[in-house]
Amino acid sequence: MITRRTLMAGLTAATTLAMLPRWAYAAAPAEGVDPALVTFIKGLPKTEYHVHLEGTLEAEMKFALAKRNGLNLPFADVAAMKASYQYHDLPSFLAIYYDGMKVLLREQDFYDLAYAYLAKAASQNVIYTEMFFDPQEHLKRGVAMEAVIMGITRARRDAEAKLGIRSQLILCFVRDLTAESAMAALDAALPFKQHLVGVGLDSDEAGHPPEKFAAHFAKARANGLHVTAHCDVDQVDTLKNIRTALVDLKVDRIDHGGNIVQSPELVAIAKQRGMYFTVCPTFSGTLRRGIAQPVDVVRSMLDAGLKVTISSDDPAYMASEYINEVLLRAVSRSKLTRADLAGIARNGFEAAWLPAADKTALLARLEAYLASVA
Ligand code: ES4
Ligand code: ZN
Repeated sequence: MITRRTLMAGLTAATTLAMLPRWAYAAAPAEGVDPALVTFIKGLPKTEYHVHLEGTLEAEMKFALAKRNGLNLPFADVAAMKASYQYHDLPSFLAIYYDGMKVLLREQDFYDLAYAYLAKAASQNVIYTEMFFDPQEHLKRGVAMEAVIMGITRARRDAEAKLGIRSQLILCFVRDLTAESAMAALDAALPFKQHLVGVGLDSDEAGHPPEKFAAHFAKARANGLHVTAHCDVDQVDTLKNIRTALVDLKVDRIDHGGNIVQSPELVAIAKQRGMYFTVCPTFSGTLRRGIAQPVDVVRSMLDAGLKVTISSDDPAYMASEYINEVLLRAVSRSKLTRADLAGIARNGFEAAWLPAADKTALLARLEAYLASVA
């Protein structure tokens, strides 16, 4: 039998501890955190910019959607499904993630998925979020782009009206599919561009550098969309890819990007450009590749003076830990102070892809909260 103890003992220094499922964690998120800081985090008005909607598909909803769509799942129950969420790197994670999203077929499925995430986020005082989705995977199954985008859009409207959470949508290119497939997805999405705020780049980076998407980014920009890109940690050629994204493609934001701290030159360029980073410590919290001492990403990026925001990435596959739990763990592992947390929250509102007046209004809600608890 594999227990937590034997699993931990079997891990070598080179493996990625940050990717373990919840049952492998030693402690609950708030354990050891000053109760006053727990209260502060829960009440803090927050943003979230690095959350894959398909990565918020909880096992319970997977079963419900499979039933509604007449699909059989190869798991006896929710517990068995969750127990199968075992991965040790990006490709092994992605295999589970792509398999899981096959239950999403109809407009209502996308509505239910997005509304559930927005309700959860709103319950944790996220007041504004920009969410990723991976349409190429859905198009492959014969789902229409309209069903995907309009299901999510209807959920966004309802969540704003009923729960007060504001949101926008970022279309991600699945980088390990062909450039043609990504362009076809962009073309299919452009008739709905008023429902999108940007495009991004996700999935397996190995062999799929950002320049593969130069034409896609240019077309997206010409259509008024912002551009972001995943630079997952410890990827082959990570500094080269960060440089391409930052300098050549001039992306507006970088998702993860933790290895940048290994290049003072790139750090200086990012600071000069005022770049924001969407860091997900659950998945990409530690640098390990080719170094003797692991490096804590959030701490080292903050110490380097970079503009860090924090997000939950794929919470349904990461022990169902949403933003409050992620921040609580970040407090312990990255030694975050109340001032660090306030700065991270402020970065979140400043990074919003919103008109200046809207940003100012959201920031005012944060400042009012900070003044009220000072
Ligand atoms: C992802 Cl964390 C991460 N990295 C790359 N692609 C992804 N898709 C969903 N989560
Ligand atoms: Zn991601």
